[in-house]
Amino acid sequence: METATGAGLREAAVSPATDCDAVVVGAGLAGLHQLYRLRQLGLNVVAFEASDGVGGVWHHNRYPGARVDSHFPHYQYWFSRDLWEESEWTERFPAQAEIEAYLNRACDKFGLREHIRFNTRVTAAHYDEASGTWTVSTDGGTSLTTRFLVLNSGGLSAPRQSPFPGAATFRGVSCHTASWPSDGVELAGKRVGVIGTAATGIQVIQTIAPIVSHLSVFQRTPNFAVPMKNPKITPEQNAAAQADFERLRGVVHNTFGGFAYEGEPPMFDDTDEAARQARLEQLWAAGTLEIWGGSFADAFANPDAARYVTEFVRAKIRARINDPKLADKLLPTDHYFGSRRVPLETRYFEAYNRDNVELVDLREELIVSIDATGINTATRHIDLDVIIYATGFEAGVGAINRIAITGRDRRSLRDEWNKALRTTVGMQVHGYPNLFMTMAPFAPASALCNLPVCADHQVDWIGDAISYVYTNGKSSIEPSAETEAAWMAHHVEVSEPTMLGSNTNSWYRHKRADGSVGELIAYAGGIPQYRETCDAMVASGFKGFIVR
Ligand code: NA7
Repeated sequence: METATGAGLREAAVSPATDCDAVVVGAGLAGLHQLYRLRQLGLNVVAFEASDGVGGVWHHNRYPGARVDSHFPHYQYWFSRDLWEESEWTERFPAQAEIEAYLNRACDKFGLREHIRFNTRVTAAHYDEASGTWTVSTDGGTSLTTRFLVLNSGGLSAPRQSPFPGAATFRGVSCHTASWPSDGVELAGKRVGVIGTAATGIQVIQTIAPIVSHLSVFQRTPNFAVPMKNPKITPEQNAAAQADFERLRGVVHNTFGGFAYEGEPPMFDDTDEAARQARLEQLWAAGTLEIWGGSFADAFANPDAARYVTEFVRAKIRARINDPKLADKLLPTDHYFGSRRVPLETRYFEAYNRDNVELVDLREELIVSIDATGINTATRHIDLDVIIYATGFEAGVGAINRIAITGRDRRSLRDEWNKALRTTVGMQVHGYPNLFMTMAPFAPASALCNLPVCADHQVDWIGDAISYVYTNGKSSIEPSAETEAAWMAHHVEVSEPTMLGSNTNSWYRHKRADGSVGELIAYAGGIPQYRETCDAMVASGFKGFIVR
């Protein structure tokens, strides 16, 4: 067995007496990798996982039709050639169960399971400046002290709860897609309501439409979506990808979003009408996310390009919906294609051509309440046996904010973030020494990225920062206020002028506790620019950081 322990740093360290060296919160895709990396450094690490298994979102999101939108072979760990070479994938876009099984295999291959405390939710973490330690408390009533605290709790892991009055009185079955029961929900022949029509809702709707007796889709904002092409992966394709590991790894880590595509996209103005159409037709037929991030080099920045691609996609979708009035309701008019997360779909729009599927347009009739037998809109009652909430997450900060974190001078991260959300490269926050996070706001990993690639980079950077503290005989590291302000200014400068900045109705933008719309959490500078900044921090000996 390949174990995760390596040459230790601990022996050389001037370490305060703590129960462990590092606590990792979350055993999902990033948490498992983080645990592996820190164990490799020789640290004594305890991981906490609130649920009963590993996999994070891939453990919880068991709803019908759940699968990844990153195409083979991109959505897998890149840190172990061994793991890569022994992984056989069955579909170009693997389904939830296959990814969960893969993460379990990785967990066992690297001997990580014994370091994870399952069914234990971290509820609070307090930093004591005098001793330079964090005290981490859990819902089981236990607490332990640690020097480093790494939150791998996920950017899309705190489900939004039902905001509708009377939701608890519903006598049928109701559940959020991210808390799907492991023994499933009986849907065949039932009257089902799905609230939400973004990435998750689309996967649910297209999957269950043929099996339920009646499906009511509650849509607040229409979304663009692109057809997924999902063939089986042959043994030859698996072997070819396995043999291509080194080259591919080099390529994906230097792309904008962590995907390797053939060739460079042209600038929009360098193409004529025929070339534009040909390019978009080719990308539409490819059935991947390339049409989103890779249609034209300036697709995120040039309004003409954005308008052109948007009209192309609108025409494609319109052609698939039989009723033109229904097409008007299903087609977005309030945002450009790509300014919200673009889901891949499989006959999603055709589902609305079925007699048993009804679109409830919430722009015409709001949901007013839920009662024992169904949903009340402003104009009628809809009888339902099952309500599925595909209503998304408290994105970016939700899981972190559910932990009461206090840093230096008893400052509260939740309170500070409620006033002004800020991070340094999405991985540290001024005032919170030795606290690290992945998938948090203002990094490519917060959105706009094939996550295993972005997680790789963050996990390694955090490992480098912790190593730096140990090898220099120090006890803590945190960004200075100036470094943080500079990163935030850079983020705003790079991200806001893009198309993403034009859209205020998207989880890419922070929703404050008072409901107002805040910062764009998606960093739009791409992986290479981000990595350059992060690597320079390491190379400079963490200049701009307070290392004590
Ligand atoms: P999203 O992308 O946040 O979508 C949530 C959906 O639920 C969206 O259609 C929302 O409409 C809708 N919603 C949320 N709250 C309400 C209320 N109160 N009433 C009606 N409709 C509501 O979450 P997903 O789970 O689909 O995807 C999240 C990410 O996970 C995805 O991007 C992938 O990266 C993986 P809205 O658009 O806000 O009007």
